[in-house]
Amino acid sequence: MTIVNRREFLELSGLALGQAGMARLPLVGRTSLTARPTAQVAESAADYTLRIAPVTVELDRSHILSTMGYNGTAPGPVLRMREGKRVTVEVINDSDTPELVHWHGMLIPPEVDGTEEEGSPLVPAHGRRRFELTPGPAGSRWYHSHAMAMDDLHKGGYTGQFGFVYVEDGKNPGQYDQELFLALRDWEPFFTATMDDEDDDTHHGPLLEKPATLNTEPAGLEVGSMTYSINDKALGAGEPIRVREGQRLLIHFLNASAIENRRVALAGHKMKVIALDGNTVPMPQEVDSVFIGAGERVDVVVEMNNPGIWILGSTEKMIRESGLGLVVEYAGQHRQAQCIDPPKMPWDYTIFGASRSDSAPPEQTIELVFEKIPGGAGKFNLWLVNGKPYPHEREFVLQRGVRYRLVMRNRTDDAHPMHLHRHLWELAEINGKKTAGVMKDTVVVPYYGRVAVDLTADQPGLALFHCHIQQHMDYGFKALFRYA
Ligand SMILES: [Cu+2]
Repeated sequence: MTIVNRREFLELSGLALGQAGMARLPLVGRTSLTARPTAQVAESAADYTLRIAPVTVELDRSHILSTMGYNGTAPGPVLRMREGKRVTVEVINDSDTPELVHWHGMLIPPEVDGTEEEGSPLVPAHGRRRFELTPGPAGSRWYHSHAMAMDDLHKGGYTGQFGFVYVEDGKNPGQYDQELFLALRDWEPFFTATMDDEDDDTHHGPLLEKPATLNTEPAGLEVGSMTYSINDKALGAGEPIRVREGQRLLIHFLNASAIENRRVALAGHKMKVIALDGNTVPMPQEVDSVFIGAGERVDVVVEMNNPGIWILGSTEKMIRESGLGLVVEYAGQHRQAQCIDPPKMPWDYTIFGASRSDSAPPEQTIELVFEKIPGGAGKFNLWLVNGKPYPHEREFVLQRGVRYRLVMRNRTDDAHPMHLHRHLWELAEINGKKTAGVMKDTVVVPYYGRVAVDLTADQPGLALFHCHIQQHMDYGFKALFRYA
């Protein structure tokens, strides 16, 4: 933990904008929440400063790990920004490797997007760089390292370099008693030949893209973990979330894992999904659990109407007991924390959608076929988009103003959380089921499944499209969209 003086503290913490309606922020953002803009801050100070440096994360008393993080914590501070209000962000890199800070879900130019493939400048090792960006759209966004890791499990998305950015539009009615930012994470990743993940949860409907003949070569190594947390604490190690009957909780979930999709539930309670990837959905729905692909966000409102002591966490017992959970405690309750596994239901984005889109129908279609070339024992798999790994030359050229349909055909046996930088897309079809009005920047394409999304090409410049599983991205699973 870095010791900072008051002046540095103000710089590090940024301007705490728009905090109305913020009842509580456990665990994260401890440095970001109390500072107010003051006249003492020199004119040259950036609005926000992110310092990349080694951090210590105490998951519980017996499990303390070191990684790279922002401003002395992992997750980094919750940054609150005002939609459309230009800000400066100073990134100070006290690490030994060049870094990139990506603003996931923001509609900003490639120069500040923090993506090497798009030409964003690197923040040199032991150097600094200042960025200017106009935050938007409003909602739950996040920032994280976009450095390649390849076979180094101490780099990029495997580190503690991640945090929430909440972009305010000033319209939030604040109809909740507590607001929580909860990032799901795994730590101490390792290579493994057997991946036991929750991909099956995504599957519903026919296996539309299952090839007639499967490649039966032995698969290569994937990345796994046995150590989990919500924010920086393992289940049971942090302070419980203390509630009273009748309260409403607004929970912003983020899956900040670089390796797996996740499903979480709050025992004894339903959660009403109000936004996906920070964007309000046409049809909010109550669900027993939420499935969150790597990189995705889900915002839920929970009515505290079932007094007791409950566990909010992974629906997989092994993962929950290895740390991915926290305790929710009603006032005056003293019994053992309880966990009730919710019914196993496939996750279905379309239940939050509308029956018809407000947007014009797509004029052109871009087909994206995903394949895996098994790496064999002790090696890594290679991932192909339209028959080849990154880079692609001029396959994906967008005409400004044109509305496109992207058809993603997943001919692999894993679910992939696919993300397009600097754009929002509207879900159009999930495994043959039509939907509309759900705006996202990431979508999980089920194994052997098919997802279609529509987007208007209105963000000129290079835009990276990739799987949000770090290893898949690093080994070919990405493509660059460019404008004509
Ligand atoms: Cu993937």
